[in-house]
Amino acid sequence: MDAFRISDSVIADHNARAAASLKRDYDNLGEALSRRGVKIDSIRDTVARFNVAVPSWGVGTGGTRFARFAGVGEPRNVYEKLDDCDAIHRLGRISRTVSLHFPWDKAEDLGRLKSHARELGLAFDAVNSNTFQDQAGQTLSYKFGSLTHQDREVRKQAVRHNLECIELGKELGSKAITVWVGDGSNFPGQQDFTEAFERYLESASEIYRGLPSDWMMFLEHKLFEPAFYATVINDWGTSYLAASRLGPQAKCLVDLGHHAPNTNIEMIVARLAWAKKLGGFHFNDSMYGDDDLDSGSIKPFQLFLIFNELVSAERRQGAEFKPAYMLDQSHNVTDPIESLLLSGQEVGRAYAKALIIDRAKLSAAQQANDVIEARRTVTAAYQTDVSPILAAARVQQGGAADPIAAFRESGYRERKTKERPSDGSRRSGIV
Ligand SMILES: [Mn+2]
Repeated sequence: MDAFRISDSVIADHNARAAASLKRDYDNLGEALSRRGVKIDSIRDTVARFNVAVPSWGVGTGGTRFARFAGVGEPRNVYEKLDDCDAIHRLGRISRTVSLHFPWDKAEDLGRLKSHARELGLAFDAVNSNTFQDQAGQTLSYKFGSLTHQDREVRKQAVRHNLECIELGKELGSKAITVWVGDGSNFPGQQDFTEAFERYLESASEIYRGLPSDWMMFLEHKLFEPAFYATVINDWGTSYLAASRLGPQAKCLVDLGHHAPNTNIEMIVARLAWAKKLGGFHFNDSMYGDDDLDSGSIKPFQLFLIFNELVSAERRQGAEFKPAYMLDQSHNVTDPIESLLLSGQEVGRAYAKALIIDRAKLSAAQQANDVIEARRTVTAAYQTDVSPILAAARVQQGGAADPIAAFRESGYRERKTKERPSDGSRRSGIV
């Protein structure tokens, strides 16, 4: 049985119904923006080029430490995960790449995986290694750490896994590996901070030496969890120290949920961008900790301020500045495809709003210490409803005017529920 795909005609019918009102909204916004010296078509085209990768594990229902409530029609293997990523991209047109996670996504036949992605028009983004849990049949345990473990043999096993991820990624056309380790300690005195960091540097440099010359290695920091007292790569400063020590192909990756509450993440972005060490970004949102909620659902203003810094870095550094963007969320109470569609849209929205900030006016206000005018300039962009720009960018590329509505109209989930009967045993992971 051929897997069901959302057809172009379903999207075209949906768009035909939305066309007249979209055109009116787009023209009205275009007129308002032109009074501010902004050309709406150019913003639309810039937004259309933006890409945020979907993580393969995001299309399945996640879970918390307590439970996982499986959804219906969930993908059962990496091919079906790609099918869901395809549905997301067909409707949303902002995520042409997929980030794989090994060994969860290990396929017997890499050639088949590659051709499946090619048929769907998807490409592979950064690969992710996993040394934060033990796999079936694994010789040595990561219970007390992986790249920083006291035992050289455990570290070697973790390094080997990362090198294997690079080999798999090379086959698939990826150009980066993201390394996150949960290594650390739960209690004071458990671990020597300095020795653990030195062991990390030694292991990470062994991975670094295995990078092809056109690859990047992203170091992802996280404040806490699963280590609840001290994590080895706990913040952007430590990540920066490690990336600097490793070399130019190592950069820092910022995951929005991996900081203490109220941390000024936009400022971290500015610092890392200045140092040319901002390699990538994992988008999600949170109220308390690493909640992995949908991007833009809790703190949309923060997301906008982060994009303000990203656009600013883009203007300063040009094509040289190209962080890898990915959605990194866990979907517990929503349909994962709908959450990812909405999140891609919200990330695009923050980007579009940051693009329409009047930067000349902002700079002049900053120079003159005109605090109110500076603030007004930034918030004027934030308060502009850029929805028509996002919809036009999608429609221009063959996507849906309203991706969630079109997804529901397509009957995709119902079809997948029939195609993919659940065996009740599958697990998804959260990073
Ligand atoms: Mn992450």
